[in-house]
Amino acid sequence: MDLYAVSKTCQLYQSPFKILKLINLFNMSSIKLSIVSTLFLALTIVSCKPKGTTNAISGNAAQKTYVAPGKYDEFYNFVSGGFSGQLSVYGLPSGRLLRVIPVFSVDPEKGWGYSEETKPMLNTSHGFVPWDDLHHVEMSMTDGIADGKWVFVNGNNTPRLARIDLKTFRTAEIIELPNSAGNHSSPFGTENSEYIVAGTRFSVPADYDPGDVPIDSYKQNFKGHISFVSIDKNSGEMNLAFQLRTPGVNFDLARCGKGKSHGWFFFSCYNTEQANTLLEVNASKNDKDFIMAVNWKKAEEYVKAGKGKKQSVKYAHNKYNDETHSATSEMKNEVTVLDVTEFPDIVYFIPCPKSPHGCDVDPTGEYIVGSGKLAALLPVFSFDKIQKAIADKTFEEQKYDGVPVIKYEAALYGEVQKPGLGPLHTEFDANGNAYTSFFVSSEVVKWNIKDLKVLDRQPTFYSVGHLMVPGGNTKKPFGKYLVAYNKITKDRYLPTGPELSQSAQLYDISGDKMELILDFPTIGEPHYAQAVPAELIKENQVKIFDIKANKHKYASHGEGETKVVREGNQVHVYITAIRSHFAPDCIEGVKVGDDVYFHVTNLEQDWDVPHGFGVKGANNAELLIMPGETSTLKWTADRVGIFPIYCTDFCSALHQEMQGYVRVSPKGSSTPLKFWLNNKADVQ
Ligand code: RUQ
Ligand code: CUA
Repeated sequence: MDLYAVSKTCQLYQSPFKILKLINLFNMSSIKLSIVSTLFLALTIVSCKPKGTTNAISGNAAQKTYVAPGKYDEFYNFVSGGFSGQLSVYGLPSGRLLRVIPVFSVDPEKGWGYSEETKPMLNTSHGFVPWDDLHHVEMSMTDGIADGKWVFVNGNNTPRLARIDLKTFRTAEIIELPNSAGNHSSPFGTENSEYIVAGTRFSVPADYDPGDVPIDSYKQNFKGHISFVSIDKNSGEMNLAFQLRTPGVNFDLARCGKGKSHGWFFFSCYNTEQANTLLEVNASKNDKDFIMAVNWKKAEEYVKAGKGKKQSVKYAHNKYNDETHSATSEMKNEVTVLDVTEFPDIVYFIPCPKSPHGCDVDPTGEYIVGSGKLAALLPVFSFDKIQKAIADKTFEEQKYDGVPVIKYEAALYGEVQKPGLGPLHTEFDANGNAYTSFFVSSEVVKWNIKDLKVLDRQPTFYSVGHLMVPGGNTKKPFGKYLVAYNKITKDRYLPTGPELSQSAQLYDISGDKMELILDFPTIGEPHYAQAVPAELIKENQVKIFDIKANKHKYASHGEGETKVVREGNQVHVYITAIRSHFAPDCIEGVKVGDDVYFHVTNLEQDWDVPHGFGVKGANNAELLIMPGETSTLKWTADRVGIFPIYCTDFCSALHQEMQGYVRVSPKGSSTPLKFWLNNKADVQ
């Protein structure tokens, strides 16, 4: 029996079903008895309490995470919101929530997806899609080091990529990905953010192939696509440069090469069985799945040389403009596709034991770690050996769907033996150590990349998914901390009904042993996160938008420009907000059935003085308008009466006075259009 397993099983009590499932799988696929017995042992004593639940925190933990009132945190931590569709920003080490950035989901707090200006951001080829599932975060890089300019995130469900501008902490751009279904292996960037890369989770018939096919024709008709989205160095603008058409596997995660392996990309693949039903069994049969190694520089050369086919597809490309304060959505209809079976030197498969989830590259670019969810070891592949294997053609006899398969031993640097159960993700520090999360044994494990020896293991509470070391995916990890993003919270916080708060845990990794120093709750389900030193970001903030530079079609650059204009049954209200009044604040002449557009310009030119705007009965959210910005709320007058408007953000001592009225008269009435400005009524 494995002693380490015995000692660790105390943490397993929280996931007996998962273990049962695992055992089930191992039985079905008749994997070595030893693994089964280890797991069985685990199951038989799953009821013991994890030791140290109550006293895992040492005396100086509070000191290490304490950020005194008025002081700043050392790191910005960008944390995916999972099924909330948002990105949240925390300070480290305090765990303070600094901001929730709406990306793929509408957000009434900020009017995101409700204001006329932001609605186009959520447009897709399926129309307006107000939600998505956001799993991964990738910061822009220069020379393999995070540069603090942009954060890229993925929308899983209706495949999309978004770019968040770290000058405004707002979503600046969203691009939809054709030929994809479940954009999970995404977004992962190259060393200089030349490309942000996105692999489809589900292989499906391509958009340009017939789609109405029997599901059990998977092996013939289902294909994967990997999207290479180029990033403009200066503006950050995304452009779908090309796609690779691959065999029909599922792509789970990925990492770009760095340093010596710059120019390559590595993707973890599961369901190499190409099963279409009961995947928990049928996609767990193969002893090894794959890491797919992609020579993207080569692929780029082919595309530049005019190779590949232009395929007709449909996808939305949405951009937010900080001068017009408005978004546009453009529908695009073509993409260049390289079928990897036609270009034999772009793509190679490397066998990787069982259903790999994370696929992570160390800071030197030499070591590639595959985390097989159902594997009892961690394989570490060598970039040099992979190159040699390709040069020597050390391939398996059989190609996989037309793609060469490198022999496992020919690519392998070594295996970490008995690292834990259910490995998911690996990050690195600057001292040659790796940190891997283990879902089933619920722990983070530190090991040395060179000798592959386990150095330390600490429990997580509970069932960690992703983990993150600041800069831990880059050439230059900042180290110091590790955050575990957990899937199960159980008894860590005050109970809150059937669902408990999501949870992150902060570890100090500056010493030889990792030390748990803080729990903090998160918004939505946290998947991946990245963190960078605050210095990289905090000085670059946009504090106001210059009102003189406001190019919004309906902006009022001062109260003198405000007016109310009728166009058929549309009424456009050009209205300004400044402490502490709206101009105009009273409007008459609106009639039942009119669509009223309140174009609110915030005239403030001071940092952090937004005004809000709400109107009674609006089937809509509020507006929250930043200094110098214009935002529009659409409201339909549905009945006769007086309808108050007011500022929703406590902006001054007289915030509560920041209000007004809209009079709605019957359809066909002759009430003239009239509005009040500076105490004077203006009739038109
Ligand atoms: S996943 S818990 Cu959606 Cu990134 Cu690994
Ligand atoms: Cu403006 Cu309150």
